[in-house]
Amino acid sequence: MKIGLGLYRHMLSRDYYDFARQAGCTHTVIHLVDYFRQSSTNPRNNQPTGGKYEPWGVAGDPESLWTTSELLKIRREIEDAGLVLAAIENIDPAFWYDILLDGPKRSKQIENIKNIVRRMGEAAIPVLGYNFSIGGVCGRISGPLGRGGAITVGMDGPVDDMPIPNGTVWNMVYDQHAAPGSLPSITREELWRRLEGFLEELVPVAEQAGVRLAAHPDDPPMPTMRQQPRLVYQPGMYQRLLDIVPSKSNQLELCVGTLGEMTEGDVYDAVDQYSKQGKIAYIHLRNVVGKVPFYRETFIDEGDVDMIRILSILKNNNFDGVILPDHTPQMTCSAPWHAGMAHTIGFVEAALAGLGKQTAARGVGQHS
Ligand SMILES: [Mn+2]
Repeated sequence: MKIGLGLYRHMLSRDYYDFARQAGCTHTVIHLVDYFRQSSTNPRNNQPTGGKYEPWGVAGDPESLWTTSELLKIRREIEDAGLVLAAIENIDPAFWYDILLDGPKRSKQIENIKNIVRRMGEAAIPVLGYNFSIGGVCGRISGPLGRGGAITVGMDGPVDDMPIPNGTVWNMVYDQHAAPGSLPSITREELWRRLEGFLEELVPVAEQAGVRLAAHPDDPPMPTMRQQPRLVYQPGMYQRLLDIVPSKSNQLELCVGTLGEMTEGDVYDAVDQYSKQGKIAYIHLRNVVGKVPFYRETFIDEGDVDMIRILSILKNNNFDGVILPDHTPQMTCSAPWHAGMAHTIGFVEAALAGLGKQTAARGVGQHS
């Protein structure tokens, strides 16, 4: 298993790459969507939180698709710093809002995403993480709810009362001049139909490009949020997504924290089920206390999920991909994000070292 660091768009610079290396990472996963653009509720250098009903920020320019040369330049800069670029995480809502909403620009936007996947193939970037969701990560609160008063996020009850305004999708504003009003509710089966259409068109292109699509579950994993259905809000629902188009290019961005927030199933069984199938492109690791709609994100070494057990299951199933700290509570100091990440990475390094010693003591090739 490899340890990576997730970097937001404004962090794609040598200082952050050096920090990742210094903390012990070999890999990085990058975000090219700037969630923090024109936002009053998102401090930069933090995880995007938004408000309970306010979006993260404004989506990018729909006419400025990521180019091959831009992708190659970023990959080279990362490699020059001694890291491997493992994945790009998330698609800009500006590029695919009508795929999520089944709107008039859907076919053009399907071509957008096909082009991005092909360009990623040309730039040898192997994984595209995505979250097929109308509400996206929304409806959470943020405050000094963590150990020692660390700023963290969570939910303090269901958020189904306030519909999503027109011009917003996936918790970002893609049209600042949208007509007043809000998105009509759709059925869950209609949303599955949209995902099926997306995967059926994209997976063959991804196979050809040597790129794997990797799905994040719905976070927070509620059946509905803001009057819109969600797809993967219980552990077993990931299997339905995989079975739509069985392919090495149809994989998971498996988020342990989100699985831990789910009300049914068992996070350990789920990690076992999907890692055994070899369907995990990479892992988001974080801990939580509680389940939706009442939970909060915690430091990695506390919370309800036994991280050593998770890592041990992954090791037994020969998962050899990248593990990232997902989000962490913000530590009180002049560099809250860095401190939180370094703390989590240190924990994961020690846990993996411990598991390696256990395996060595049992002898090569033996599994318990
Ligand atoms: Mn996650």
